[in-house]
Amino acid sequence: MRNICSLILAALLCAVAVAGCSSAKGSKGSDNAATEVADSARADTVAIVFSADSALAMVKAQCDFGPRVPGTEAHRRCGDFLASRLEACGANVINQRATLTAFDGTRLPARNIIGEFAAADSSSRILLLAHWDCRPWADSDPDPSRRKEPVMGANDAASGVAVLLELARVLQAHTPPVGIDILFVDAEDWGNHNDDRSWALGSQHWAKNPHRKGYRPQFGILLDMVGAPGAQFAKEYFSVAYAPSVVRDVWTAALKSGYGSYFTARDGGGVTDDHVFVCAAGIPCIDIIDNRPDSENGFFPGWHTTADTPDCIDPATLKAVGQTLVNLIYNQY
Ligand code: AHN
Ligand code: ZN
Repeated sequence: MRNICSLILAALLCAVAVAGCSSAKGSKGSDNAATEVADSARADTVAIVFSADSALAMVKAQCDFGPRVPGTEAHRRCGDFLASRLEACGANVINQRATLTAFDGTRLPARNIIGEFAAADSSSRILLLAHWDCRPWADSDPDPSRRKEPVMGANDAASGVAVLLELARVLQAHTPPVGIDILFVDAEDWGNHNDDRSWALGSQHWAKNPHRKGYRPQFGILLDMVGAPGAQFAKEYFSVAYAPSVVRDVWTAALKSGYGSYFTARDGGGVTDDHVFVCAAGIPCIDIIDNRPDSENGFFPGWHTTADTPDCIDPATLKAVGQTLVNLIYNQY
């Protein structure tokens, strides 16, 4: 019995040794050479890099003005900063100003800021947007005495603006194969939780008054809350309903780029956000938005609190979103 056992054991060891030898031989031989070629080819193609550090600096630059609540000095000055950043990156900048009335009757001096980046040769365009205003009240703050303070908005939504500003720098350095329009929308966050139409006032205005007559990009991508550690970009309901092929292409780009841990396969709930009004205007638009099914409100822990500050931004999350967009735009994986 013992002999049979040791015979079987010897046979097993031998098989393992042979398998080990063949794999060792493979890794030193032609297989490895092929892998090296593939790696260097990939390194050659992934030449356009999105800088997470620059994006983080852009989050801080916005927050340094203070909360960008419509009607405040911080809002005015940051609006000028955003327009000048786009201009410095070579965009044609259009400022769309309007006085919009909030649900509580407040008249908001709103400013949508558009930066147009031309393609080498193409009339086909992509719209990328984020809201740049801050909520006037931290009404979800755990401390009731702080709920009337404004939100600093590092993640909601300086993060999305910062990713697009860093992308603007990339677009200046590398002419894109399609035209890109960056739209910073105002007055998103002066909303009332009992009224869907009280949100996204800047987008609603833009949808009715596009910055160019007959403006028709192929599709739009909205960024909202793209800077928290451990962000989970589930497939938002209205995005899947109105722009399924855009969701598919963006998620494919993210997965191929190695960011599958952020861009999850899970379906998220619906969020009344800027993209809904862009979709209603006939432009298929998705929302890349951090969805936390286990939190009370469905968003990141500091949402609409005084804790939404730059020290809570993770550059790795900015990188996942920014590099995915770069790889999608330039077709590099
Ligand atoms: C609602 O809660 C209805 N919409 C959330 C949209 C939002 C607020 N995005 C950032 N802040
Ligand atoms: Zn908000």
